[in-house]
Amino acid sequence: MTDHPAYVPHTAHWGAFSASWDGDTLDVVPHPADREPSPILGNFRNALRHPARILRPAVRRSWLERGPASGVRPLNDEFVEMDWDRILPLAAGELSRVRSEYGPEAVYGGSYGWASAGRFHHALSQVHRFLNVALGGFVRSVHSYSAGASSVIIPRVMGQFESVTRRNITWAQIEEHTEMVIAFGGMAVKNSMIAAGGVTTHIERGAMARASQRGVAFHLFSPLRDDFPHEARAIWHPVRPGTDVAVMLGMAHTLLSEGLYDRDFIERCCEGSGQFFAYVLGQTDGVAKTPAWAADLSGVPAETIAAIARKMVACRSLVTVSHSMQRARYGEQPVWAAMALAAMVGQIGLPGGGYNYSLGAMGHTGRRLNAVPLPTVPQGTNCVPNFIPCARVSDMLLSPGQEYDFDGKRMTYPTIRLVYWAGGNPFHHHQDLNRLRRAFAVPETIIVHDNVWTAAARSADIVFPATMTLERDDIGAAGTDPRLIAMRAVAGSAGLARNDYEIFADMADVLGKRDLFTENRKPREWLEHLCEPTWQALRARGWQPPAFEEFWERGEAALPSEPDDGGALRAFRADPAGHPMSTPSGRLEIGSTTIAGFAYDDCLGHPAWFAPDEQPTPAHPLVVVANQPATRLHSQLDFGSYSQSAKIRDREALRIHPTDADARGIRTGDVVKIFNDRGACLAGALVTDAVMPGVVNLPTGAWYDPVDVGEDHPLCVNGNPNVLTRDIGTSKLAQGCCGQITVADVAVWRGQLPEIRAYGPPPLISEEGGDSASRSGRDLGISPSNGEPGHI
Ligand code: PGD
Repeated sequence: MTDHPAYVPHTAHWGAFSASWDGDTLDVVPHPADREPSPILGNFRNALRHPARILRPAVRRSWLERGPASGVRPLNDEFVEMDWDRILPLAAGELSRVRSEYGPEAVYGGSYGWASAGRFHHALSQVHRFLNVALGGFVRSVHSYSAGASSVIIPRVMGQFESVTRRNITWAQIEEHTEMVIAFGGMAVKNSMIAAGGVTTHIERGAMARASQRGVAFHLFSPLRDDFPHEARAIWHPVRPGTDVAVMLGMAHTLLSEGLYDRDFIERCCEGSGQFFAYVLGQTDGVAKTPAWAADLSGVPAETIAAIARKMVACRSLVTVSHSMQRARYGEQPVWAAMALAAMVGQIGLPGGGYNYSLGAMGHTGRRLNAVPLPTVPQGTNCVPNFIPCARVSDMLLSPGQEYDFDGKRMTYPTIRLVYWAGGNPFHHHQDLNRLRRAFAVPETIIVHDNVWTAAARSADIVFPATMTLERDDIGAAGTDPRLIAMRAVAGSAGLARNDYEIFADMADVLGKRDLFTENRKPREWLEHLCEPTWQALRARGWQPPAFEEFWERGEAALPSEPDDGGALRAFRADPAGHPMSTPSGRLEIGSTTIAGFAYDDCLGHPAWFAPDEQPTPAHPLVVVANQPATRLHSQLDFGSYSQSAKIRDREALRIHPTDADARGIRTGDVVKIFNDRGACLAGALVTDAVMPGVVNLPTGAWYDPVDVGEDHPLCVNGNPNVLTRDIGTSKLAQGCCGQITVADVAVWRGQLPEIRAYGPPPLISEEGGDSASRSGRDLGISPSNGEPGHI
């Protein structure tokens, strides 16, 4: 086919593949078992030697000259490149200073992010292990930007998160048993093609096509028509963003007022239904949650709401709620209200029926759970008790000592002097980026590891160049994928980049902790060591695991799955007393006395309707849906060829309905400005009726690229919607992120078109003061596949 060197196996969060690098081009071939490979694989092709790569360790010049201090960190500041021998003692010395002056509780190592798929070179696991071993701990973060609200509400009212999301309804059950799927937020394959740790076969599109051919009716409640693949032939019910709970309550009202709900299931399996029913009927607040009431709020016709409710009890029906639904203010409510609705239908625990939160929202759901543990890096012990819900990072930095509520606890934000980030891009994932910039001015020192010059790296004082996944040996695996992948290095390291593990090992060395950190193992020995618990579990099940060398040569090993038996919910349904759920009552809590006891004003003791507290206004009449992108994972490889191929006039595409476009004189291909009181960005317009009127869609992940950086509200010229979104918790219960929806207006951009400068380095100088050599062809050069990653 080509004269490329041998193709070696590898994997990414978006799919397994093999690749070959000839020192110039990368050829990528999807895993042979994957019939629907993700096109995102295409982003790797131009990634290895892209100018965005960080090639040498670098230190912000002002930090070097003036020492650690709070202050604004402009993204276009000069950085001084230096060798490892010089930077490691500098960084280790700063960690020692902060630890001895303030203790490890002054270090934020929450370091949220997806990093890359390997189980060993997983940047977050490595940074946490390092901070535990070298400093004795750090302020950590809990939960995720993906599932911030649901990961708190589900264990309180339904059961253990993993068991009710990942061992519940499978695609096989849907194909065989389901007759109707009511999907709030849809099941877009751009989302389900992703699974942290890697996915070797993408099955969702095919399963939906077969189910649809058998007659399954997929109902999509979403402001976006393409939140289902066309194979599902979904019936689209456009719903105003943030109003799905009203629709669910309207359905509940129909079941209640028409006596259609399953009394037996409610009595046998549920707790607290009385207060919820009284609320739905309007007995507690004087507002009956009728379909007509819901129609006024949501825009979904009352007859549709009532008809779907009636149909749900007449056939095998399944309710799903996507992650995106809870990434909004009061995001706990759709997750909880959908459970209450499904409980009234009475099919929870039946094959293909009931409720599966987040089914179709990622490649982790709808499949069989693995029956053996995956290789996992030991984390050591963190002696610092304080933590934050991850999406409260700006609040923490800006308000040290301030108290706040979280999941029934009264917490206090710590005073942070040093921030350590590896494997995430807060200038992608966090909300209200102008506020984040102010928050990032607070610490005395910020250290970042990344393989590319993201805005987070440019906001740091000390920047370590990490290898890209393609440049190192690792093991890929996900909890619901039946293959363990030998991720063999495809290429040598770029410039002076090192693996995160080696950076930490060398820094631990300076701190006198190398042996504790490395346990005297080389990377390859770690891979073998981490596989051992998996091999042991295989043996215990009568499987014969391969010798490590054999696995490595073959490129993969098979893993057994749990049976497709409906898990905890099926067992609970059959015998509620014998197999209780892990909630306080052991039952499904439609009403929760625990949550009611917290006396929060933004999360009551039962699912409830809260009107969005940020509504369109005359100044900002459009609702922005800032969802997951289809052409990359988050901000990863936004400079990649596939991601770039979908840009309009070099910027992220903003989708707008023809009515809203006409009213503003906008045509496809125009550059537009999207703005609200928090910020503004430019994007390329795409006029389409796939978004409902009154809504615009700007996916996340375009690299933050502000011009006029000295201003308080700089314009992001590349289309990052998080300059617009609100930095506020979902509620006092979960404090999850609210990045999914906000309000804004859009206008044609008539000014000069600013150049995109995000995908390159900041100004780099050498220690001697001259322009740095790191952009020279010599340093960009990357050696061909050598099997053994290392630094050149
Ligand atoms: P990524 O772009 O995946 O985003 O936020 P997250 O921070 O995870 O960032 C990963 C970073 O790790 C990249 O910069 C990549 O280069 C780097 N990296 C990759 N491999 C390595 C490595 O080996 N070593 C090191 N040191 N670095 C590496 C994602 C977050 O965004 C998530 S999960 C969700 S669900 C949220 N979604 C939304 C949303 O729906 N709407 C809005 N508005 N905002 C969101 N933000 C959240």
